[in-house]
Amino acid sequence: MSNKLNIVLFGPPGAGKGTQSEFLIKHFGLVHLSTGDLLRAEIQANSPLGQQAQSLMSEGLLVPDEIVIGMISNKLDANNSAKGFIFDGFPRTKAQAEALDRLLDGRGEEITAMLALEVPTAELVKRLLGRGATSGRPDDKDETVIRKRIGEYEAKTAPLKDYYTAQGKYTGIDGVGGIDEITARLVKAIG
Ligand code: B4P
Repeated sequence: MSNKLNIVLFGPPGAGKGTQSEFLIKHFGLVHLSTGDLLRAEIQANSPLGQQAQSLMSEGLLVPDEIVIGMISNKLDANNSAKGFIFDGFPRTKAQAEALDRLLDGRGEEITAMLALEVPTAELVKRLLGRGATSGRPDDKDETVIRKRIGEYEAKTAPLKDYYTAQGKYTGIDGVGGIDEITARLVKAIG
C-alpha cells in the first residue's frame, strides 16, 4: 500500500466538515473532494446531473449512490499525483464506503483514517439556520429540511461508524468549541 494520506472527514450536516477541510487541505497539502460542493457546481451549471440532484438536495434527501460514486471516481482519476485526499461528505452510505475502498484499492491506496466530528443536534440546527441566513442555500433555510437531513444522516450515514471501526480506522473528535480549537484536535489525531 502507498503512504498517501487519505482522510474521511465525517459527521452530521453542519458538523464542520467543510469548515475544517479548508485548513486541513492547506496544512497537509491534500486535495479536497466535497461531494456537496461538486453537486452544487453541477446545479449551478444546470447540467442534467445537477437537475437530477437539485430537487433531492432541496428536500434534504441523499442523491443516488451511483451519481456521487461516479463523480468521486472521475476526481480521483483527474488527481493521480495528489499527496492524498480529504473526503468531505463522502461516503454517506455503506454502498459508497465499499465503492471508495474498491476505487482506492485499484490505485494501490487505502483510507488512512476516518475522523468523525461529534456535535449535538440542537447545535447543528442552530449552525445551519445561521448559515442559511446568508448562504442562499435552499437546504439551510427551513428547519424541517434541516431536520430531514439530520434524519437521513442518522438512518443511512451514521452506521458507517461501525464499518470504519471494524477496519480500526474510526476516531471520534469533539466538534463543539472554537473553529481553531477543533482544527487542533483534528491535526493531533492525524499526527
Ligand atoms: P454537504 O455539502 O456535504 O453539506 P453539509 O453536510 O450540510 O455541511 P458541512 O458539514 O460541510 O458544513 P459545515 O459544518 O462546514 O451536503 C449537502 C447535501 O448534498 C446533502 O444533504 C445531500 O443531499 C447531498 N450530498 C452531498 N454528498 C452526498 C453523498 N455522498 N451522497 C448523497 N448525497 C450527497 O458548516 C455548517 C455551518 O456551521 C457553517 O455556517 C459554519 O460556519 C458553521 N460552523 C462550522 N464549525 C463551527 C464551530 N466550531 N462553531 C460554530 N459554527 C461552526
